[in-house]
Amino acid sequence: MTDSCRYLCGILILFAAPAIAQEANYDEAQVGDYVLPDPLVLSSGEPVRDAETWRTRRRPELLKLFEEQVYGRSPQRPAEFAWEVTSVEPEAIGGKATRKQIDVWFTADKSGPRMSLLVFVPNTRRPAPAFLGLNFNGNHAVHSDPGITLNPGWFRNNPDAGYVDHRATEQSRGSEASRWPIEMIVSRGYALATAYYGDIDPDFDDGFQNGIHPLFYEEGQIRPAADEWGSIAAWAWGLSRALDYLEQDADFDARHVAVIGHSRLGKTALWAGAQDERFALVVSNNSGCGGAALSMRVFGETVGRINTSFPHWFCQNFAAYNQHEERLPVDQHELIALIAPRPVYVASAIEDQWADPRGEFLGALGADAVYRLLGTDGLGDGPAEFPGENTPLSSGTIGYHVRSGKHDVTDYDWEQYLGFADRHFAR
Ligand code: GTR
Repeated sequence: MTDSCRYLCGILILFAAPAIAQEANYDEAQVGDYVLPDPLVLSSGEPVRDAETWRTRRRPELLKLFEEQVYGRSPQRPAEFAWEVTSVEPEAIGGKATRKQIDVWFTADKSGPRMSLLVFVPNTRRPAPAFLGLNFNGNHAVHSDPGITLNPGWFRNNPDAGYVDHRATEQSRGSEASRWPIEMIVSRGYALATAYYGDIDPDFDDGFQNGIHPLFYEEGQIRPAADEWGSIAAWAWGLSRALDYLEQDADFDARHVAVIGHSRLGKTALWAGAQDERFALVVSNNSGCGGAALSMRVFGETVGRINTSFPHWFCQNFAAYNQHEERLPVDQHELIALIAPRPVYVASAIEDQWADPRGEFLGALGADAVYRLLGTDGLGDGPAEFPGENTPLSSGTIGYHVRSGKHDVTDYDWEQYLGFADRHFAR
């Protein structure tokens, strides 16, 4: 590229960037009419009147639509996997918890990618119910504990947080700690299990050459087919593999594992919980577009925008709905409905308009009818209206809150999730 060409491109980008940003609608009055697909009507038009029809016909139908049109189909659970406990510290978190690190491979012969699982188990409760979630910055970022292995993989550069030349430095230890209040979690009697999402698939568009995808290519295949898994589905698949490990570790009560995630990893937690019914509870924190928020509202981040910024997150078929959300055969309330009757908690932050808090609430509300058909109390007895800030609707099987403040995971959010899990996991 010549200098003048580079200059011209620079000018174009300068002018194009704000134009793209302005495309986002943040005005409720500008939300057009839309007709949400009814989770309780089969594609044939027949109504779903009982749990049996939901279970045997409508649920599989919806699952298939999300697989083929949104996230992409994932491979089955591998017949075998390998794991190795690499460290045990019985006196972590001031003696409150045992910290273990476990390498998990997705093949019996340890070929292919390796996911490092970090777990904290309360010393007062075994087997312990657990929260399982992927982290953004590596296991070493969730706590400053120097015994946690520094992840050697690829990271987005962030020199202020200690990520330089796409690698983590010592300075990055604890850089994500505010989102993982481990002391609070173990003091409440829950274990925490976490892994770096980049161990499963590094979060950049490389045509699916790194990460877990190539391990499953057919002979001659070089990228996933249009209806096969993107990165969100790969991360969700990795969460299920982490659960495979927890199931055979006697420190865990694997029948009471809540899957949790923030933002793109909140989308991931929902998709993991929708597919894998072993997850007993699902928490979506500020998951937004492609998560809990209704796509058809076209508010904040849109399908076209997310597929352009992150072409590797969803399956290729999803791009057909760019600027055409009205053509979608499903919307995100039906993703939440796939979790029914298991408890699900959707949380928003009021300043996170990009994720469309009201759309996230409407996603939760739209799943209510399915929860009720399956014999639960759905969103509970509260008003079916967008609640005020910091007023959780958490008495039912679907929980929701909109917190004051911005896109983040805070102690306030965790307090609600722990209380919700206490109620639903009470044994
Ligand atoms: C944003 C993206 C959101 C959300 C967020 C995150 O750039 O537009 O959908 O996923 O990233 O994951 O932090």
